[in-house]
This record gives sequence, structure tokens and C-alpha cells, in this order.
Amino acid sequence: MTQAHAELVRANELAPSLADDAATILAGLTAPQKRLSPKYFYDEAGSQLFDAICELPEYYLTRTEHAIMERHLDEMAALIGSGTAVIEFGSGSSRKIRQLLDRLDGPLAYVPVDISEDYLSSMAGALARDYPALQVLPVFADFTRPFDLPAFSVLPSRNLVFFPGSTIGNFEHEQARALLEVMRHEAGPGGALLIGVDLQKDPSVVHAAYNDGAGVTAAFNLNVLRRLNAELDATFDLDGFRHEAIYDEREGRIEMRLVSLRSQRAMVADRVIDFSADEHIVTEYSHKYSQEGFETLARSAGLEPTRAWHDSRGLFSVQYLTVPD
Ligand code: AVJ
Repeated sequence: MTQAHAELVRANELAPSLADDAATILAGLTAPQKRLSPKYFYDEAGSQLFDAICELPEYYLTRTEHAIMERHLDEMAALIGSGTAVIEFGSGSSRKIRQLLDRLDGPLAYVPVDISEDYLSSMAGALARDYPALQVLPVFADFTRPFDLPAFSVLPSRNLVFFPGSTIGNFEHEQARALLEVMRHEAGPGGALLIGVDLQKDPSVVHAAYNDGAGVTAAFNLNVLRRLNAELDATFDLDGFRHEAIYDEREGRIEMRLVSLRSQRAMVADRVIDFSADEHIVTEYSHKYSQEGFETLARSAGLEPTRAWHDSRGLFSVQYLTVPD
């Protein structure tokens, strides 16, 4: 492993701080239905709160996905084959990628793609040390748009796009289809995708996962206002809003909101944002799929649903999709 292998590739333009996204954020906060993208949750504090969410008894997603992977990794590895380049969309948790790399047959390269440069370089460095045979080639990019893959010194037998955690659920169906098309493009003909997808289930189970008793999800949701105050000269009163997460069964999704407790005004980067009592900002959608619904979505993106693994309670799924030659 040479130092060059862990050097960052900058693949497209992006916004490292909220200030660079001010126009988009203000457009969302001045729309008839106020909204903020869930990607703004993940500053340092937000990432720590998300890690705490993953440990909550009510939040079944992370531990169920982990258990599905543990149980079926031999079969997954057999399907994926040897000499693969693993491209991770949003280098989330290094625990998940290690779980996969440890069981794959001679993986050739690992390409984490993320907009968080600090996180990307530290995790890439650690992986390069722990997996000396692996080319670790981080790409600093917004994965919702096509990006150039780094040059591999040895040609991979196939590309595997890895997208765990049900992050796909954050996207509305049309955007999710567009993202799957980017993944198909990056995997290339003969390539494959391994994606974690949360499943539709008893609404009370979903509801509890986003309304935990300890209030960690509420703190995670409210943290985005603290972040706007710190990075965009905003003046939100953090005690003036409450967390709400409702499961819309018809849409098959959780909608997270910040509800204004009273009529109030906040400044955001010199703009006035007025709230009436009970008015809310939509901060996140988290879509849940049926197996059939996800397969239809995958096919609409030109992908072939090849295999899917569920836990015994039908809470979560890991989907293996292939790109036709
Ligand atoms: C990281 C998008 C999968 O939708 O469950 C957790 C984020 N939001 N609790 C999800 C989240 C509230 C999470 N994803």
C-alpha cells in the first residue's frame, strides 16, 4: 500500500459548509411547505446523535441489517465473486464496510464516495492500514450526480456498489430511481449493487423507531436548527420547536418535522422567516418499501433484482441487483 492510494480524488463541485448552500436552504425555508434536506443533519454533533440512534432499542434498522449481513455474507460473497472493486455511496460507518470486506473473496479496491472530506480521509487511512492488499481510493463527491471513478492499477473483475443503512429511503421515488441510475452507471455492465432497504411493516413499530423514549431522535432533528444558527447566522429558538415523526401509511414513509410551538420569526442569513403556531418544517422522509415495490423501482432504473435477504420478522432487507451486460 503506497501513500498515493489513500489520496483523495475530487470528482465534482460541492458545498462543504451550510453557507455555500445558503440559496438552497433559503429556497426550502421560504417555500409554501417549509423544508430542509436531511443531508444537513450530519455535522459532528449530528453524526454522534445518529450513532446514538443506532443503539436505541426502538431503532431496529441498523442492528437488523447487521444481522442479515452476518447471516448471509457467505452467499453474498459467492454471488459477488473475487477481485471486486467495492464502491460505497456515502462512506457511512466503517463497521459495515469492514464486515463486508472481511468476508469477500480477495476484494481488489475500496472506493468510498462522500462529501465529508475529514471523515473520508481518516476512515480511508485506517482502512488502508488494516487491509494492506486493498487499493483504497476515496472520492470526494456528491454521489447523487455521476462522478469519475479513480484509476485502478489492476482491473477489477466487477464493480459492486454498496449502499447500506436504508439511506435510499431518504429519497422520493423519482429521485431514488435517478440515484439507482447513477449507481448502475458507476457499477457498469456486469456490475452489481448491494443495498440496505427498510421494509413496510406494522406502523407502530416504524413509529416507535422515530419517536424513541429517550428523546435522541428529537435531539437529532432539532440539532439542524442549532447548526443553522452556528453556520448560517440564523436565530432559531431551539425551545420554540418540537420534534414530530408521523408514519404516512399511504406513502409508506416516515415524515420528520420540526413544529413551531408558537407564532414566531427567525432570521436566516439576513432573511426573515415567519412561522405561525403549529406550522412545521419537513426535515426528512424515510421511505419503507415492500419487496415488490423495491423490485419495480429497481427495474425502472434498468437494474435486475437478483436476490434479496430479509430477517425472520420481515423488518429489513438487503437487496442484490445486477446490471445487465
Ligand atoms: C440514515 C436515513 C437511514 O431514515 O432511518 C434516523 C436517518 N432519521 N432517525 C432513517 C434517521 C431519524 C435514517 N437514515
